Amino acid sequence: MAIADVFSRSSTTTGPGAAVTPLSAFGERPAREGEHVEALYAWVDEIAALTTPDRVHWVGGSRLENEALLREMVDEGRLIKLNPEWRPGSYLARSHPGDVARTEGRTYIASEREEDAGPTNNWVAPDEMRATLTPLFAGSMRGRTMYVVPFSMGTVGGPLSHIGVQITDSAYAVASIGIMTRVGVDVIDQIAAGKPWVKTVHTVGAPLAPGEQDVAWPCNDEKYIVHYPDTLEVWSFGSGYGGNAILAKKCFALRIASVIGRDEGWLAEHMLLIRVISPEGKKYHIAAAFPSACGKTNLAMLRPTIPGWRVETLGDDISWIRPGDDGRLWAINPEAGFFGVAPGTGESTNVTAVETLWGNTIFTNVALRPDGDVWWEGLTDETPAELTDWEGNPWTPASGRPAAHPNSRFTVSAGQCPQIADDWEAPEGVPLDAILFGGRRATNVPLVVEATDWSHGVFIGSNISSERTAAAEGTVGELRRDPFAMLPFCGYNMADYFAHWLRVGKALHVSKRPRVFQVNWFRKGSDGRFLWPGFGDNSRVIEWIVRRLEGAVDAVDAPIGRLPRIEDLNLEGIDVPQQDLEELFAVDPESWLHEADLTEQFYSTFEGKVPPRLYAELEALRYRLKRAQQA
Ligand code: GTP
Ligand code: SPV
Ligand code: MN
Repeated sequence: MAIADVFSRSSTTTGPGAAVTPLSAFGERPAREGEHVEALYAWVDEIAALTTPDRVHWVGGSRLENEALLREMVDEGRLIKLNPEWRPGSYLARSHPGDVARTEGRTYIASEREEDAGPTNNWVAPDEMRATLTPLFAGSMRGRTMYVVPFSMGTVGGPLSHIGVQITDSAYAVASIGIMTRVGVDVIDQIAAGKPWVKTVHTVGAPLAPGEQDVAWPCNDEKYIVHYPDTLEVWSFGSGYGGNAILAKKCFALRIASVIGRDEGWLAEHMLLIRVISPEGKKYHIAAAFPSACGKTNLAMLRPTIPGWRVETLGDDISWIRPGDDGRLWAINPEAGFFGVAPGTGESTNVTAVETLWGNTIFTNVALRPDGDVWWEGLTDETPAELTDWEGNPWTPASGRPAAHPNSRFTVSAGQCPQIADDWEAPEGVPLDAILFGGRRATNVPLVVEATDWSHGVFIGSNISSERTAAAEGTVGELRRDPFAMLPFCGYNMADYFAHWLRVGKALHVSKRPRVFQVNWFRKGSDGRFLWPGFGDNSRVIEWIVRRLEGAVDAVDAPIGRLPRIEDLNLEGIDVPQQDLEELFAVDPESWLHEADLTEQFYSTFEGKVPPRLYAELEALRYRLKRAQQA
């Protein structure tokens, strides 16, 4: 008997033999009145008429409804219920092997004007795109249930919050959205009251003929992830995975929200958010932008290895940042859960994540243990002798392939994180003290460097490059530019985005602007090993950053910014050889001049739209590098 069969029998929380509520008992359209809600009803009817599902289910967001949905997915073979003894309330999903990550090549910004999408986005005119998508969506939900999911990013009704509705034919997406956002009928009340909302439509693109047997993970070889920023819409076809299907996340909270932010004077960023508490009890708030699979979740859950320091988690992927009445920048995490990378998450690297995942978690594309628990590379030091791999095949350490997909993920409520800040849902957010930019750089970029001022910080952000990871399709390890870690997520012309960043900062009084730093945990020695221990020891870098904010330590002026004096880094309890430390902070003017040339090339792709201020920063950098070269 398969594990799924064993555990699905004990899957109800109502106890053995008790009657369970079927999913069909839920799903009624909430009865509300008024023109705003009528517009929502009309839109839902219109999408149903186009996609022709067998039934329409309005998701109310209750716990019982969620349990019924999960139970149905187990019964239909879409989820495997994990052994509740090890992992209560938790499930494993296995995706189609061709649907394992975001598909950036199939992601479009369909703005009216091509120059509003810019050279870093795929652009197609909205009319043309609609002409392509309409026939694809026509009948795409045949044989399936169409779910209508009202959700809020940020607490419902909060001053920085925004709402949306996702239509989807994927129950997996519904369950995921239920964890990642705040789903409920109170959102419909907001719509009825006239609050603007974002329309998102998702289909896996796999209609069923009458009597046709479904597969566990339906999807389509053809994929389209399309954003219409001018009408605040997202249309996603063909994929069930992550950011392609949970449209509140990258599509709404970054691509569409960045456009709203541009127009309203705020920032939607690919940033984690933490509170750092010093041994003196002082609190600092730091947001950090690293590209996908470059350490946001890990830093968000940092457990300092230095005595007296504490970190509280506020968010691990997205921050919405807005100037407050006090002239500071205030940030919220608009999400309600974590969709985190599993491989590399373990007791020795991120014990907080491991503890967060004790139960109530949906795992996707990890390996299954014979005892009905999950496993992935890096979870434990010891590799289990026998597993079922992410594709459902028998696996042993001799198999010569990873047991979990490199982009396998966990989906879990943020509230389950043992170090989540008590006030993480505070609607007004937290005031930012520092902003960090980083990426995966084997060479050149030092462990930490401080920007000299806001413009220099924006220049650094615009220059972030990082080695590609498995979070999106493409060649892993290849260096690419990923400005602000937003290359795949900026919903408008990136040169305008740079200008927007300059503007937002300039509007703040100098004393209230967050200080900007660049960090790099991933520098390698000539022998290919990481020079810095990383993870909990990144607290040593955070300590230096906080001491800089406090004015407690000096820094050394270097051509690329301000570097720490090595003696100011707290290295107690770790053993990083002097030579490695020097390599960690080495700045080679020659390589940096080469980087400056690449920056110029990159800027030139925007055809004169990059703000002159950033060109001035580039020239100043070159000047300082040449001076250093001559010295
Ligand atoms: P997305 O969810 O894709 O946006 O990724 P993320 O930025 O949240 O990255 P995450 O924290 O999940 O880390 C991705 C990978 O980088 C994992 O395999 C981690 O183990 C690894 N990683 C994170 N922090 C460090 C670090 O300080 N040093 C090293 N060497 N690896 C790290
Ligand atoms: C990322 O790739 O940056 C993620 C995962 O956080 S996804 O939601 O799929 O975009
Ligand atoms: Mn991310």
